[in-house]
Amino acid sequence: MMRFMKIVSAKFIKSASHPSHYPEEKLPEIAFAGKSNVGKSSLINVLVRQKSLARTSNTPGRTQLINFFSVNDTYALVDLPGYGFARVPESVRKNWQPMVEAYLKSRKMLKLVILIVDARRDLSQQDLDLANWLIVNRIPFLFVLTKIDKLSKNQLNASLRKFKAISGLPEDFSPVLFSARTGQGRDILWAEIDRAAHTL
Ligand SMILES: Nc1nc2c(ncn2[C@@H]2O[C@H](COP(=O)(O)OP(=O)(O)OP(=O)(O)O)[C@@H](O)[C@H]2O)c(=O)[nH]1
Ligand SMILES: [Mg+2]
Repeated sequence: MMRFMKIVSAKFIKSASHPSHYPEEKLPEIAFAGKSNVGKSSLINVLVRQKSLARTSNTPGRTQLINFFSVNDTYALVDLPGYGFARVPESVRKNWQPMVEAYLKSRKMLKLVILIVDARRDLSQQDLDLANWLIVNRIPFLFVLTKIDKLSKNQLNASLRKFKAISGLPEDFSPVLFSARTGQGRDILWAEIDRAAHTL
């Protein structure tokens, strides 16, 4: 198993909404999805050890386009716009599903979707809908529970129990525990990314 991911270079490639504007598919691709404001962009920044490669914000709905990054010219990381935030304009909300589905369906090099949920909150219907959609479309995915720095050990155990009960998923779908504050979970995620990138 890969222990450390040394970041030689991480760069922004482009933003796009329509498939005709996506960058060329040259690298194994990993996409990051989840509710608005859950910490998708922060997680990407921890992975690449850069403070603000992906834009983060206290304002939910910050990432409204699909943002493509490349790491070490080896992986493409894709920051997807978040769902489930009521205060974004209706036009943006209506656009989300077709935009994200078009992306997820069209990328032949997509190796893994990292589905991020807030460890303090219950899984939402939208999280479950996306997970089911990925299963139906045979796209590998993995759950991450993030912001675990905000929970005590007992609270975290309770969250994990709830996650299992609500998701109904078997043990091999146990979520990766993550914190952008402490960096916990970073090496495990890189190992998972590396493994997924090498499967056909
Ligand atoms: N304590 C703590 N705060 C976090 C963590 N991850 C993200 N945050 C905070 O959560 C807020 C949202 O983070 P973002 O990374 O912008 O979230 P996002 O999912 O990209 O949000 P959108 O692009 O709007 O969908 C920011 O204020 C982050 O500092 C974490 O692991 N721990
Ligand atoms: Mg974001």
